[in-house]
Amino acid sequence: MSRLVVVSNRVADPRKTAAGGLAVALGDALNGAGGMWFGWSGTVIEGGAPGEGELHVQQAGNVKLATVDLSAEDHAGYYLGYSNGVLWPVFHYRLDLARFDADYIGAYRRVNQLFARKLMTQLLPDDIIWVHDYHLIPLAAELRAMGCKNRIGFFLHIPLPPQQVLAAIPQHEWLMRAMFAYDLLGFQSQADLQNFSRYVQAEAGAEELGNNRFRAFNRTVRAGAFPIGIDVDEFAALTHAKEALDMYERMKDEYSRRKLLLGVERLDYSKGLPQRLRAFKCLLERYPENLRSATLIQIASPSREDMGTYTDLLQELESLCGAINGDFGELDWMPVRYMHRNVARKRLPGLYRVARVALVTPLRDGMNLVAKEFIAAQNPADPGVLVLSRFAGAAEQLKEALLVNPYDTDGTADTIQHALQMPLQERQARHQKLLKNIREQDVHWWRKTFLDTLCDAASE
Ligand code: ADQ
Repeated sequence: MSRLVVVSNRVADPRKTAAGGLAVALGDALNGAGGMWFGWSGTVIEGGAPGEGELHVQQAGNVKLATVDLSAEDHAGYYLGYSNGVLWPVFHYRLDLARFDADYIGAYRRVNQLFARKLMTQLLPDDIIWVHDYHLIPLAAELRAMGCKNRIGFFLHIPLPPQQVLAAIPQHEWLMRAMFAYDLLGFQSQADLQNFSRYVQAEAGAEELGNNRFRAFNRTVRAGAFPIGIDVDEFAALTHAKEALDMYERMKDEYSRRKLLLGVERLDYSKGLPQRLRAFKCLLERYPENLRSATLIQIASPSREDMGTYTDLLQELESLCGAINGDFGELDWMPVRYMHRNVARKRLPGLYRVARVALVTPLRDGMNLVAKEFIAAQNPADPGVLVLSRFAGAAEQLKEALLVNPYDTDGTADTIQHALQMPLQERQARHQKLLKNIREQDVHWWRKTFLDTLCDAASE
C-alpha cells in the first residue's frame, strides 16, 4: 500500500487531539497506512540564509513529522508577504488589501524550492503526495523540475476568485501554470471550480476534455469540488464530554432569560465582523423587543497579529462594540460581549449548544467549519438556527440554513429576527436536514473522495 505524504505550511502532531478537526482527520489518514507530514517547523532563524533551513525529522506514533526552519527574510517574504499579503486578500476578493511588493514573489518561490528540495530526500517512489493550500501552489512544479514522478494532489482551502480578480496578481499566469504540475486540484465549492475552469479556458487556452479534465501547458490536470467537512462523531462526543457540558450549564444559567446569538472565528477581514455588528445594531433598532434580551457573544481569536490590516480591524471592532454597548446597554444588560481570544476546543461545543442563533456571516470563505460544528453540537429536540453567508463555500451544501448577504445590513437584521422567532417544528426540520448533510459529507468522506480521485486521475 502506498504511503501518504501530507504537505502543508504548518504541521500538527496528530497524537494531540487538541489540534482539532483537520489535523485529526489528516492524522487519521497518516496513521492508517503510516505516513509523513511535511511543512514549516514554525521556527524563524534571525539572520538565516535565504532559501536555506534545517530539516528536523521526528516520529509521532505511526507518523513521521518532517519540518524545515525558515530564515527571517524568507518568512517575511513567503509567509507574511506573498501568502498573506497577496494571495490571501486576492483569493478572498479583496484587491484593495493586497500588497503587490515585487520582493515577495522571490521569497515565495525560494521557500517552495526549499520545501521541494528537502522533501525529495524523504520521498519513496510509491508515495502519494497531498499538498495543502495557497502557501504551496508551486510546490508540485518545483518537485517535477527535480524529477519527482509521484502522484501529487493539491487542495485549496480558500476560495478561488473569478478570472478578472485573479488576473490582478502580477504572477497569475505563473501560478496557474504551476497548478498543471499536479494530477488533481481540489477546490471547496462548485463556484471555485467554475472560476478555475473559466480562467484556464480564457487565459491559458485550456481544452476541457470532459470529466473536469483540463489540458494546457502540455499537461492534463483533473479538477474537482471536494467540500471539506468535520468529524461529526468526534464533535458529537466532545459535545457530551465534561468540559462542554460544564460550559453549557454555566452559560445556560446565565443566559436563561436572554436570547443568545453567537459568532466564533479567527479575527480576519474575510469573516465580515464589522458588517455583522452593524446588522446586530440594526436588529436592536428595528426590532426593539430584542432590547434587554438579545445578547451577541462574539469570539474572535487572535490571528496574524503581526500584519497591519489586522490591527486596524481590531480597532474597528472594539469601537463598534463600544458604541453599541454605549448606545443600547443597560446596567443589567450588555448587548455585545466581545472577546479577543481562543476558546478551548473542548468547551466550544457547549457554547454552540447554548446559542439560539449562530451568526456565520463571512464576506468570503472557502468553506467555514464553524457552521458545521454549530450544527453538530445542537440538541436535535431544540436546535438553534444557523444564519449563514451566501458567500461561504458551506452555503452550497447547507441550504436549510438561513442564507444572508452580509453586505446587506437591513436584510441580515431581518433574517436574524426571523431566526430568533422561528417555531420549534421548523427549527427541528431544518436541523435534521443540515445534520444529515454534514454527516454524509464529513471529513472522512472528504479525505477518501479526494484520495480516491487522485489515484484515478494519476492512472488516467
Ligand atoms: P479558517 O479560516 O480558520 O479555515 P474555519 O473553517 O471556520 O476557518 O475553521 C476554523 C476552525 O478554528 C474551526 O474548527 C473553529 O472551531 C476553530 N476556531 C475558530 N475561532 C475560534 C476561537 N475563537 N476559539 C476556538 N476555536 C476557534 C480555512 C478556510 C476555511 C475552511 C478551512 C478548512 O479559511 O474557509 O473552511 O480552512 O478548509
